[in-house]
Amino acid sequence: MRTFSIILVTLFLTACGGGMNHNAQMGMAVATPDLAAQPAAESNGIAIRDPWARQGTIGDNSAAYVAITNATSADTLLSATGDVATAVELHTVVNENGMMQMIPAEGGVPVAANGMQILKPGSFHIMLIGLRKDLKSGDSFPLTLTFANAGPIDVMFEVR
Ligand SMILES: [Cu+2]
Repeated sequence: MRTFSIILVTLFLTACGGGMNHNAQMGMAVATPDLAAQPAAESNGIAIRDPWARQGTIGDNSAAYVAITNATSADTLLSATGDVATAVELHTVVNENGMMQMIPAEGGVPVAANGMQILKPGSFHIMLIGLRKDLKSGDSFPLTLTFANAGPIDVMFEVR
């Protein structure tokens, strides 16, 4: 049963990531974002750091991640939009009877007042469904992150 669960988790992460880097798929090669670094984008008290995405092939899925800090009252990331993929959705990961599954993040992704929210593998993420082009290491592409209070923020994501 335990082996079965591990296989399912691997399959899920592969489906969610689309890349071939096993360490990255399992989240082991993901460094903690440097929250003291200069933000990649900033608006109305929301700062965006370390925006990155997994490599992927045209037609496949990938995922994008970002660290969000909030210097004001509670906010919510309502959507991510861009033309890099046929559909861009906010997802979360839940444990359903021992199986990790990703589902749409209903109501968006909350960012606490004077707090932070880190989108990362195995947690909240931006799902890129049906890539319109190959994403290779070193490429970059824009997404617009729209917050309930802070409004839209344009962010360039780096492919790793
Ligand atoms: Cu997903």
